[in-house]
Amino acid sequence: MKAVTSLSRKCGRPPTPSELLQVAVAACRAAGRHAARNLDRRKETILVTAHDVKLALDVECQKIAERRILSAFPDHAILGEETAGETAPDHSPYVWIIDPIDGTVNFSHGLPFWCCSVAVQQAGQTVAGAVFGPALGELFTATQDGPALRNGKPIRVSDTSRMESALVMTGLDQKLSKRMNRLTLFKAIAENVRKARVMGAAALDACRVAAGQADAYFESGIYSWDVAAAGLIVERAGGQIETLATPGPHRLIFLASNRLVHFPLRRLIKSHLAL
Ligand code: LIP
Repeated sequence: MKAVTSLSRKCGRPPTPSELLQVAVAACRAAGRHAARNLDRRKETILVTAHDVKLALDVECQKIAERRILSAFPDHAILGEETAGETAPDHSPYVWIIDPIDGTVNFSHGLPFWCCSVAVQQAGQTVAGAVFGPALGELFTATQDGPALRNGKPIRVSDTSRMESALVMTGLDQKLSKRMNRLTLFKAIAENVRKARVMGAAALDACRVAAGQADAYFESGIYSWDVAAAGLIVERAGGQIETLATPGPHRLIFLASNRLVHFPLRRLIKSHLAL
């Protein structure tokens, strides 16, 4: 990482997307490995709500990722899940978006579907992103000018063209308005596609679309840090992403697809969410 810092500083030019990706990978690997090494501490909670938990490891892993990023780019801004309410990251054209443990509830139960996600945006555009799932041994990466990769090999979205044949990853938004029963939306999706799956880690779910293992991912009430990196990975794998609405600060209603099933799915979802 020192090589990246000295290179961009020495040349007096902005970092390239691949230099930024190198740091994103180092940050999410370091954070992910820390979580994986401390699996025995997965029940150390600092906040428990009806449908979610916040772990001591969430905070520790974010700090680890932050340190890696700031040691390479001390003047860049950070937007992290664990500190999102505390800082307004507007002092730099580069903003790093970190989800230290995406799929925290899975992690706390010992399920392998969790990951660390790190993206960097320049003037609001995602330039590079990495999603690392230590328990699955998977690293997904992309830059805005390069291919999407899984463990260094190119990946591509599926060619499923009919919504009825699609496998759709989704989630159950606990904060969906009381008027709108979240199960109604889930039922509508499940009844109109081949299979709906709820795996519990948005970044990994979207990467499944990039890898052609799922045809779409839709979730209401996730946050920008859940999909900042994975969104770019889907696009660079040939897919389409769309924020259907932003119901609150950093909150998203988000659809990612292989492009071919995007329009019918969007229509179905919009008709149920009254967007
Ligand atoms: C999780 C998402 C998941 C969603 C959960 C939660 P976290 O993120 O990845 O898709 O269903 O409610 O938002 O909180 O583990 O980073």
